[in-house]
Amino acid sequence: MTLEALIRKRGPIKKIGVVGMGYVGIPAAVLFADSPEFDFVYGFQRDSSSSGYKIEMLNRGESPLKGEEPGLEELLKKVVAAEKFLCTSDFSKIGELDAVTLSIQTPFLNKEDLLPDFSALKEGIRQAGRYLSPGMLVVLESTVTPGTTVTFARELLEKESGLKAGADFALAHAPERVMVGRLLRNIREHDRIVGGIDTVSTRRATELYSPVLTIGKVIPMSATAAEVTKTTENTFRDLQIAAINELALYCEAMGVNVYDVRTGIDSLKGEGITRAMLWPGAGVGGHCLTKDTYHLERGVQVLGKDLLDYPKGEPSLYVLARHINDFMPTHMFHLTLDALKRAGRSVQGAKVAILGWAFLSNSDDTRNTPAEPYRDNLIQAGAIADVHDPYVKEDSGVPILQNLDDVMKGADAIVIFAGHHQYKNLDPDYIRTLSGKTHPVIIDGRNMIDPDLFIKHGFVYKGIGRGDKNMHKILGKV
Ligand code: SAJ
Repeated sequence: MTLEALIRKRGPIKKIGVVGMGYVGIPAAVLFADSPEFDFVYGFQRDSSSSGYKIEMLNRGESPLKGEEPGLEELLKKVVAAEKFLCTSDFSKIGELDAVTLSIQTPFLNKEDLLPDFSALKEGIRQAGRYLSPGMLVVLESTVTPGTTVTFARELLEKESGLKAGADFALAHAPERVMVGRLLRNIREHDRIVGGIDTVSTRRATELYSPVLTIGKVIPMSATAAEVTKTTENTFRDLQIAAINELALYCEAMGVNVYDVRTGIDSLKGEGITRAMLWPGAGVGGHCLTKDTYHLERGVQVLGKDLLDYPKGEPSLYVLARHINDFMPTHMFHLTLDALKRAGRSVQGAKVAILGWAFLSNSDDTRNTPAEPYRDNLIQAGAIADVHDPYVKEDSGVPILQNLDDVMKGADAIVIFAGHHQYKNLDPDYIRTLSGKTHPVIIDGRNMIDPDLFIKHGFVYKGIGRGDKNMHKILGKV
């Protein structure tokens, strides 16, 4: 019997499983459960010491996710009360389902070799394979290296189940586009890329996702194209940020204000001639942009091996963009050294107040924060680095202070790393008094302050992209 016939025999999707109760899986599961098209949803969660607690929590209608997620907990309570959702560690229940999605994170093993750790995802795929039955649909939602779905995911499912993908079961990749703080909204309103290993799989996966979309629509394509889309949408954002970061470095060297240039270029409006001018800054952190470029690169190395035609000896533009963005914290360190020198102080023994540890403004998310390599450089150079962040209490052993005055007291340098709104209206006079220095240093990594205001109060100022101000006259004697 063909896959199409198996699916027809099974009828419309009614019972769904979501493997991985995290930022991706939980909103997906409650939205499936809330849809009148579907009868029941299992949320699968390993009963491990680190995250087994989620099972009871979810079945009480409580969300284990940190931070504000509008509508999520109400929806969870609703589907639990309606007995349309149940979280379990019993993976054998997968055998009763029509479709199962895998939303398991794929972090990097370590920052050096940037190889993803697919072990948790492989375990989830094995579990799905173990209980797979003919006519079922399997969907990978995790961000994976292009080629994963049609190679190791397919092979693992076939090995565990003894069934054949595309013949006995449908297989697709439908990458998540979640953003913390908008989990439900993003699933409902963003278009959904749905890529099957064949058209029957794409069609079956479209049947799964259409009911949860409100404004968004399904964009069908092949599984590998879906993997390339997801990794590239972040690669391109990283590239655009690198482009304006490089411009900022050029403007500093040429004595120009990068924000004037940005405004000038951005004025070029009209059909198809606009420029994607993003914002220069102290660096790029987070979970997406710091890794998806390397997923894409590995994809083309594996899938496109010996087939890629590319300028001889030239580095990948995308990896170069990563290196430029990763250079920004180093540039912030260089600006700090220059400014301390101008203020007649050495970095050795200098007290530096780092304002903002989160990788994103007005957020508590610290994943891959660019402030970390900056702080490491400072400590290596013998400085004392104190960190302030109003949203972050602590992070992997780095003490984070909540009181801004404590951090700035006696500081030789104040360095703005995150664009938290608390740093928008810093008072130069108050800070100079707090610092106790005649010429305190201030480095602006996120265009938060007015340079002239601080220069007027005797500060030694440096700002990303502010070639027009970075060599200003120091007012009052050094
Ligand atoms: N950043 C800049 N300049 C900019 C924009 C960002 O330096 O113009 C820095 C931020 O400070 C941060 C990093 O880049 O350190 C990442 O910022 P982000 O706004 O891209 O935030 P992310 O990492 O949460 O990216 C997510 C991604 N969404 C998904 O993966 C579903 C990304 O694809 C989205 O484009 C992005 O949110 C978004 O647009 O908000």
